[in-house]
Amino acid sequence: MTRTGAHLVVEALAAAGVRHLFSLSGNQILSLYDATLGSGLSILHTRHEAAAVHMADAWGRLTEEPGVALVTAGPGHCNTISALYGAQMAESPVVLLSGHAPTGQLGRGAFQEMDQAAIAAPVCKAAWMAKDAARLGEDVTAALELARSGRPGPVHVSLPGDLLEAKVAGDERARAPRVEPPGLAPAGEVERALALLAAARRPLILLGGAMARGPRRAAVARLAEVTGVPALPMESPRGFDDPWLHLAAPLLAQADLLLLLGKKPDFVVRFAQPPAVAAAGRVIQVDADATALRAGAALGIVADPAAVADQLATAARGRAWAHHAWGDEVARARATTPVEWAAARRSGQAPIHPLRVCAALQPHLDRGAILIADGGEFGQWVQAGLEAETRLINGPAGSIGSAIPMAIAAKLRHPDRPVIAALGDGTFGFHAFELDTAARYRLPVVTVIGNDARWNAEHQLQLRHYGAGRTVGCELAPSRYDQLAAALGAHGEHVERADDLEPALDRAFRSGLPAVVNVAIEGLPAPTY
Ligand SMILES: Cc1ncc(C[n+]2csc(CCOP(=O)(O)OP(=O)(O)O)c2C)c(N)n1
Ligand SMILES: [Mg+2]
Repeated sequence: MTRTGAHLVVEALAAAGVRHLFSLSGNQILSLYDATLGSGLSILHTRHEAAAVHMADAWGRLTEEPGVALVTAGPGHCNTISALYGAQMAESPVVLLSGHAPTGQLGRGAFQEMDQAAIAAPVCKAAWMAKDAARLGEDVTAALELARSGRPGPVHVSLPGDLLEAKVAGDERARAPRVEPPGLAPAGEVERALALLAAARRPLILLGGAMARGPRRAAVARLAEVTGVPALPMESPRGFDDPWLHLAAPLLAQADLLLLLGKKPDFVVRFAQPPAVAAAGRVIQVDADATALRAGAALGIVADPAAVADQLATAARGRAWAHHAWGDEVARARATTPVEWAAARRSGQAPIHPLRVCAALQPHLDRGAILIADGGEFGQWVQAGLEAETRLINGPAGSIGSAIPMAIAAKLRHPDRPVIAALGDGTFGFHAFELDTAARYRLPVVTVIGNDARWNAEHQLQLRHYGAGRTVGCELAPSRYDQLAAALGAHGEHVERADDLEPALDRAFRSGLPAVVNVAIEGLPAPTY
């Protein structure tokens, strides 16, 4: 068989352990579809290019290995940009491969010709167009390696159609991915960091997106255990007001030292300045990326934050630490919710209280279900009201709509675990058609819609900022999204009474189909503490 540039791409992906391509077809990438035959790579064909990138993002966050999206040139590529931003802000390893106008026609107004790398660059770690058919495998290998190294994030490579179709000589195979050793901090900087931690009264460890997941998080847990210093993930755009923090949220402003492990001192942590931190507060920043360091920090360390967490934990062992009481205070507050929540979780009111929906979902999470929480005020209630061992939220991008594609990728990764996507009715509309994808690939995820017939998050902002007489434009219909689900081959449930929640959820899980549980909820403002 004649080998082409497309074969080099597919072989490089397979050699790196990639098994799934999240994709939407187009004529510039059909050579790649063809090259996957017999390669061990499967294509999951979505209904929108952004959904393909959301799936790759979820795969990246769940595995720390790059999720790979494959889309067509021009408009297909442009459809991915917002989803790339989500992956970038969540520090998720993603590789986007986009078909591209042939190099032989560049500058002549080729079909769907545009500077795709320039369009993707602001929301990627790196973006480039491949230039040589024989080196396409190397482009792909480099992109995969870059996406997962340092601060993980999305990487884009545009693949011109003529290079993909070009015959390549011999047996050119991509070299194996180079595994970079983690960058360690010099011993002196480790000591300096420990001295600052020891001298602080209420230090806090704040984690960037990647540091809050998987093996990186485990290294931090050891450090927190030895020193007593509380470590908190900063996964939400609401940052210090993340509803999941519960009654710990008001304590964060008492911190007199922030140890930022891979966390940029950005809006999420209120720029790590007073009044967000105590007036004399100090900052230690540990980041793989030197350009992320801020002048004025008490200490800046350029190294792998997970490796440094390990170094700090090892060096801290056997020393006396006085932070356990503060650590316990934060942990207790994090585990404490407002007293009135207990009644709300049992409430029989109609429309249903969002916390009553949480009460019905929690037993499923306790049995190992994965939670994907998405936008709107309902999303905030769900993040606050549920505890999940594995949870993906739409993240610091503050972008709504990713939950259904993310849930599908989670089910593909964890076929034995139930997967729940919980989202508002407005948010549901962004990628509702991926229910069709879930049905076609037999990936039974359960989507729970908090349906308040409005874009409530924006409605609540209007109420607060402009007043009750000036709410405009944010109404939706109380639509029967369960019926939409049924039309796409999914199972549908509609719930208006609190007592019907549990049986409806049980039927949804037992259906063996993708399911939508459309719950008529009261449109309450998100919780504050
Ligand atoms: C891509 C994107 N578009 C718009 C917004 C602004 N936005 C945030 S929440 C929200 C309302 C979501 O409504 P819904 O999903 O029904 O949840 P609710 O607030 O009603 O519970 C909007 C429009 C956003 N965050 N991201
Ligand atoms: Mg709504």
